[in-house]
Amino acid sequence: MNNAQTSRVFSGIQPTGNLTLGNYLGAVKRFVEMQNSGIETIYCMVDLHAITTWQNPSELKAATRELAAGFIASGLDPEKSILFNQSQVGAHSELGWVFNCIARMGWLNRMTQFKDKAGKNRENASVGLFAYPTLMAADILVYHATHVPVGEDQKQHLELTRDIATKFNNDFDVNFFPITEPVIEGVATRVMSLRDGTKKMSKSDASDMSRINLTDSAELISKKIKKAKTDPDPLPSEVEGLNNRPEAKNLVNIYSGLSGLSPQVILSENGGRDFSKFKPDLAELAVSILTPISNEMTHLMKEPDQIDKILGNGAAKAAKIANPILEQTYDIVGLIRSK
Ligand code: AQP
Repeated sequence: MNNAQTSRVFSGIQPTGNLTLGNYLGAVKRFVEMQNSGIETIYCMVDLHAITTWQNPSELKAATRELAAGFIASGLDPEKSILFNQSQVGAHSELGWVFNCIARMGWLNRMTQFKDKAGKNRENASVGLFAYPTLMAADILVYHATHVPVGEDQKQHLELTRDIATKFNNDFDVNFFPITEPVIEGVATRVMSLRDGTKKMSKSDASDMSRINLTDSAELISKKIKKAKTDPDPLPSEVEGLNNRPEAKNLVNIYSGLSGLSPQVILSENGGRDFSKFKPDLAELAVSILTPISNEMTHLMKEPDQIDKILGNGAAKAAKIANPILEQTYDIVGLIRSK
């Protein structure tokens, strides 16, 4: 068996709420860059991952369509990238089961995302939440994807994906699954909460003021940035001056992620200024980039049938790639498939 030799990009996002600025800078913006660089790109709304914690059914459907609208409004083109929701391609779950039998309990026990999400009440967490990383490995490997753009928080899951591919190849003495490369690049791979610079900005944070949603109005974006936690000191002139100043560092990194300017260039221009002066500039920049996306999302959301059609077409294209890889996997493992 041969590894896939050509580059193929896969990544996914859970439809668990509004897309945040963290999702945008850490993931979606880079999805678009990869799409436009001409590599084959597959992007998925991972609804099966979303239900590892309870979701209101009608809200889940709405969030999946909204995520699709967010993808398209941000620049993902269904003609250039394959866009679909995970549950429409059964091969993800089927390969996920095989990987449940490859991954070891000890590996999954070390996953920090499970520990964070299960909290103190581990016994009450779903089996799906525990097995989340094996399904994620299947999402990636069912396409023989070679590169996965993600934020920093997904690094450990990507390492597990590599471990699963390696163990599968070793157990069955094949060179079948590629050893996928995570693509974690740039200064905005970990956008932090606006209320606490030590905590990741997250869709599911209880405080809406902790995050900027792609659907926020210009007024709300400005208000959230104005109220963002900072320390009393002015901005430093050098990047080293941001050490031990998590909130200051976060706002500079957000400016950098949105503008494409390096943190050092930003500090050279803004060193010595107070945050009361810097924040309006940041708000103006954020509004200028996010408002057109938000407007386009509102426009797309008016036609949910059109979104469903795009997802259905994407799923058919995805299944064409995934099904033969699943069939080969079953054959390697020794499962009979009647013709
Ligand atoms: N704060 C962040 N900074 C940079 N990247 C981020 N990502 C998420 N938050 C940040 C990246 O977005 C992609 C999709 O993430 P996900 O929806 O699959 O799950 P998540 O990482 O758990 O994201 P959230 O927003 O925190 O969702 P909830 O609250 O539902 O758990 C990933 O590439 C992730 O790295």
